[in-house]
Amino acid sequence: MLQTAYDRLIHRSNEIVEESNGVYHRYRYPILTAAHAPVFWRYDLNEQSNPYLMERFGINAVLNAGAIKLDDKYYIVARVEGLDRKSFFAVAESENGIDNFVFWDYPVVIPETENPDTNIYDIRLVQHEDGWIYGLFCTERRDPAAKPGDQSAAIAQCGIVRTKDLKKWERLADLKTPSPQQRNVVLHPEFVKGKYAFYTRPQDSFIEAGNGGGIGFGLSDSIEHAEVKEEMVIDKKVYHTVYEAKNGLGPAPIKTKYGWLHLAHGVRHTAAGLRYVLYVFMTDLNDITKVTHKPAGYFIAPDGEERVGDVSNVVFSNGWILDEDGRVLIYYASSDTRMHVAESSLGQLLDYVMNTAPDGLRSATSVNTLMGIIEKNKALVK
Ligand code: M1P
Repeated sequence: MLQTAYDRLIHRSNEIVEESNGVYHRYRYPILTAAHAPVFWRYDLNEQSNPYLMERFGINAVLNAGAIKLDDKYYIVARVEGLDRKSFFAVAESENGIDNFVFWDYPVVIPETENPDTNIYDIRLVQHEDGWIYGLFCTERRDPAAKPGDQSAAIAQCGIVRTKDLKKWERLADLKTPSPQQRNVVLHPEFVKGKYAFYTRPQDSFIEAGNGGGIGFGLSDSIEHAEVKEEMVIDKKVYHTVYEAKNGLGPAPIKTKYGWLHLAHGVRHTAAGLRYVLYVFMTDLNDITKVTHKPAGYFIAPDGEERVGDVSNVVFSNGWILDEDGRVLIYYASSDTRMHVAESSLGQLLDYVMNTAPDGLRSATSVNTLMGIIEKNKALVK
């Protein structure tokens, strides 16, 4: 029964959701959930040692996945969280990028440094022009300065691994930056001035982005012992926007003839807590620290069932894939619980990012933008 239910789930075809805002389409079913974990991960299938057929290693959630296309196959490296709250990475592959994702038999073995990671999560994959596929992820450890009564103070930093085949991973030294905490660090796919370029997210404490925050940027001479000595903020938190509380880059940017296309998450405060949405912006091809276009507001926000989960009212993305024909698959997690895919194209995303009005930061400027659209349409709509 268990195996039949699992087989049915992983072979279910996905369906495009026809209603769309013209920018992207959602797909009806999540592409990966806790139930997609193979039966032989969760159960000891030996009747002698498990006569009650109990789950021995339950999976709580599958979320925040990096993504890459290699030799015509779509791979996502998901954050899989066990019932014990520890996350690990596991590769799932699909022929078409929208359904039939199947986990490889074994999870990814990430070597540890001399300072073991307590928890690892949210890997960003990038095919760098140096020939390696890099994985940058968050490594979290207990804050050594925390008092014994404080069992939640943590330090988050960026761990780095590299691979050629997604099977064997080499661990490099953690990224050093001037900031006491880092999450959401992304490697730029090309050298910049002959150096490795990192997008960072400087933050003051584990949860709060604090006075720092914003999407940062810096260069490093080395990748084996990466160190960003100077970090500049290229996309700030801004009052009364969808990224007022904090923001962070999603996957590595896509190079287009008009600029580098970025997907990021923004976090705002609400009476019900934090709300995480995705937004898009573009940076200059010659000066990648200069934001040239940034539509107002969000690109994707939690919708319907996506709104509820372990951490409700959250969408988060750290993986997207540009196909040869211009299709763009955006992999995002909802409410820290399950993975989804949305489909767009380079043409749509470029039109969206370059032709949608920026945030004027006041109600009056929003009304002005709306007036402009209505005026233009008046000639067309009777
Ligand atoms: O719970 C929402 C997200 O919170 C964190 O994101 P950020 O660092 O921007 O606050 C991360 O822990 C992420 O994994 C999680 O999805």
